[in-house]
Amino acid sequence: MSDSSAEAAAGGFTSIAQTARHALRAGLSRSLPALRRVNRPDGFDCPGCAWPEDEGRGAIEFCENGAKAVAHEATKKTLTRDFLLSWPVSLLREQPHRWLEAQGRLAEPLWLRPGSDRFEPISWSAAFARAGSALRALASPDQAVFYTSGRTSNEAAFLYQLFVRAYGTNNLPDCSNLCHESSGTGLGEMIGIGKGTVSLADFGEADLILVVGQNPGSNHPRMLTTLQAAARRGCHIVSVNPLCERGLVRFGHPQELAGLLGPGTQLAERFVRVRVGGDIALLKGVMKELLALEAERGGVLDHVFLNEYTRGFESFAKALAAHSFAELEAGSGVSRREMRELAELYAASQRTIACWAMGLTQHRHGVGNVQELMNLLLLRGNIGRPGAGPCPVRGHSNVQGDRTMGIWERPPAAFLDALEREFDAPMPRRPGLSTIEAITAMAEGRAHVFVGLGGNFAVASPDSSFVEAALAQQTLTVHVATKLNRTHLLGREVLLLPCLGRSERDVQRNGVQFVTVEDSMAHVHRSEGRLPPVAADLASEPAIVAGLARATLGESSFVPWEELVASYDRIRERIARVVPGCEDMNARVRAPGGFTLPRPPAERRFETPSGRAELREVALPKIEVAPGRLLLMTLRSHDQYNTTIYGDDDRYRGVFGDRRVVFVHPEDLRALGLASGARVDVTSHCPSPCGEETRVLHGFRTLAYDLPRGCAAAYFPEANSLVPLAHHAEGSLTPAYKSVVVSLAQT
Ligand SMILES: Nc1nc2c(c(=O)[nH]1)N[C@H]1C(S)=C(S)[C@@H](COP(=O)(O)OP(=O)(O)OC[C@H]3O[C@@H](n4cnc5c(=O)[nH]c(N)nc54)[C@H](O)[C@@H]3O)O[C@H]1N2
Ligand SMILES: Nc1nc2c(c(=O)[nH]1)N[C@H]1C(S)=C(S)[C@@H](COP(=O)(O)OP(=O)(O)OC[C@H]3O[C@@H](n4cnc5c(=O)[nH]c(N)nc54)[C@H](O)[C@@H]3O)O[C@H]1N2
Ligand SMILES: [Mo]
Repeated sequence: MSDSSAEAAAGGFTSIAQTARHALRAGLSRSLPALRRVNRPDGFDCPGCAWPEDEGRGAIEFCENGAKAVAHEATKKTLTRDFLLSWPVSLLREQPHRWLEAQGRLAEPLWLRPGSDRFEPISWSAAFARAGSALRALASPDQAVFYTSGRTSNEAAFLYQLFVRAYGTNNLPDCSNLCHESSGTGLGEMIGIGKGTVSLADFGEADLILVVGQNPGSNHPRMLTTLQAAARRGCHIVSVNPLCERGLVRFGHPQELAGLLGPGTQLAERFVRVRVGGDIALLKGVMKELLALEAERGGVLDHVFLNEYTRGFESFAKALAAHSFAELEAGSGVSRREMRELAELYAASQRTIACWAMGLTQHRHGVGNVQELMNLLLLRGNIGRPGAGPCPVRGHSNVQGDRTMGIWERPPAAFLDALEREFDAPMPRRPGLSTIEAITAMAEGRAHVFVGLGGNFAVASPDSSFVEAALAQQTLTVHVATKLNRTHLLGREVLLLPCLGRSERDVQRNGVQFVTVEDSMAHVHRSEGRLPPVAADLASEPAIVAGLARATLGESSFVPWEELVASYDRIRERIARVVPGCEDMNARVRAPGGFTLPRPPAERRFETPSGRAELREVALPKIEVAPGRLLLMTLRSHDQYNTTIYGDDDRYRGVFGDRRVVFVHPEDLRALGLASGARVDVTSHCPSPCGEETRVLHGFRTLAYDLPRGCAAAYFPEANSLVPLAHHAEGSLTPAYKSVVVSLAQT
């Protein structure tokens, strides 16, 4: 099923070898100096994940996968004019994603004229002018869509949302809509803010850490160092996941001798192998047992906290009692005995942290998943005290900061009020479009211009071919990007605007600039690239946004765009006056380590309508999977960053040389009459108003794998076209990438 390299500890020598391989591939003259500066106080923020830096640690503060991301960006290779002349766009569209990015960094602004099949160079001023005139020509600003991916700095994000709102719309969908939106919605309703409350120091004090629906070994490798320190102190770590993810089994720290030579530290002591989509049933079972323990011996619930700080306990407990254990065991695939053991472990813990990621958010009941986990924390007052609290682990390195800066299609009124005060101009109040809504608007001809600040919209979204068709019919698409990807090839007219990467020096009129980012734990710090830009004609993201804004809004715009971009301190002065918690930002971000944004629930202040934390009655989902079908989740491998694929291997899971695979339990394969390695078509079946919608992917290979019976897995983005647009979380519109009913047919 899995081979021996999947059995070794995560990290260790192989991790170092992989880091070196990627650095070499990018060219040592750029990648080594870049790697030396990752996550250092005088360096730049790793473009990998949003896990915070540990300021107390030694010299090297990056991981294998962070190194891949840095080396990928720091490559010396650039897209040449010869290349562009020799490749018609229609032919580029037929190339694999990976090949497109492998052509190197974008080096100059490019234009695909209407009716043309080849990109051609265009000057910056002409590019801005084209974009500006297309935006001005729309009948309403709401006919344009402005997407953001989560690598964008706070400064660029603030300017971008200001431009979009000054233009007249709140159409600011972002990758968060595809990611942690269920967390934001779920937490916002319960504790009054869509962020977690813990900081890194809390991990040093917790005695129980739950890692739910998350694969930190591949996606947040620096988190393993934090977990290792916790495990060594005797903290209990429990993974709740259909898969037994290798990074949580054993971890050999690549920067410790013992980590290289020894067997590694055991991290999670318990693997709760919940069925895909079964977390609510599991958590209900655990909480039923917890209430039973309370009835048996008392002292289990935190009554003082529940009485003083929460609302809704009575109805919550009543609703819980209505479910039978038989029903919860069937829904979760976890036995009552295990639920009882988890309840005992939780009841014995004085300080619990719950971490989670996409395994909870990307379901139809993604908001319910997050809320049920939050219920569990509230029952024992695990919030707003040391060593305890919720920790949604963010993906992109500044996705949380972008939201703080106003990249949000439904901004709070107070934020718009503050913008109006600062700029003495009205801001649009109509809610904008989220990612799913924006796709629908583009497909239905209600939106005609798409602007993307980073990201790979067409490939990251569900229902890939539908999204591609929607983008292809836009009159203009504009992309601010570092590397070529599939999204850039769609639209009747396309502008490709090449930007500096995180690792590169950013010089503006008033000299060298730095930017700021916010990590998963609301910590804001500076990031300054030092490498010379890979090409002379690149511009910074803030400068590009300002260029677009001036060309669209005219020189009489109420925002002094040029002045703001000349020195990013001036952008931060504006942020400081608009964004609560950023007061005196320029001084505080220059202090060693930066500063932390306020999260009221961390002080047990809950800004909900009732002023209390709200326990929620979460509905038990009914996931119907007909006999002969499986419930499929889409995952990241160890060798990719979202739609950027570095290689075909998934080392920790023992999968090599192929990404078009579907993981299935050996017994399920047998029952389906399929061998491991058989070629199959994968068909998804989703309910629709007219019965059932199906979508087919051809040429996949089955892979016998240890996952719960009835479940399956495939890789993101290869499997994205299986997910219909309407298959999303209730309440947050996060695509349900992790619960797709499929059938397999041998070809
Ligand atoms: N190297 C690298 N780092 C990354 C990224 C990357 O692609 N590569 N992406 C970044 C981004 S944007 C994000 S959002 C994060 C994503 O980080 P993760 O959320 O860790 O990423 P996924 O691969 O989507 O993995 C989800 C995990 O959830 C589990 N899971 C799936 N369904 C269920 C379920 O129903 N219940 C439970 N309990 N578990 C389930 C899967 O088995 C898997 O272990 O990583 C960030 N960091
Ligand atoms: N099936 C399935 N689909 C998913 C997911 C899943 O788990 N399963 N996860 C979802 C999640 S969590 C997320 S966050 C989204 C990710 O969606 P996106 O954020 O839209 O996608 P990325 O692949 O991260 O974007 C990569 C592109 O960003 C550009 N880029 C890289 N660095 C920079 C930079 O510094 N500046 C600029 N301007 N551009 C840059 C490059 O051109 C690169 O091609 O995908 C979602 N899609
Ligand atoms: Mo994400």
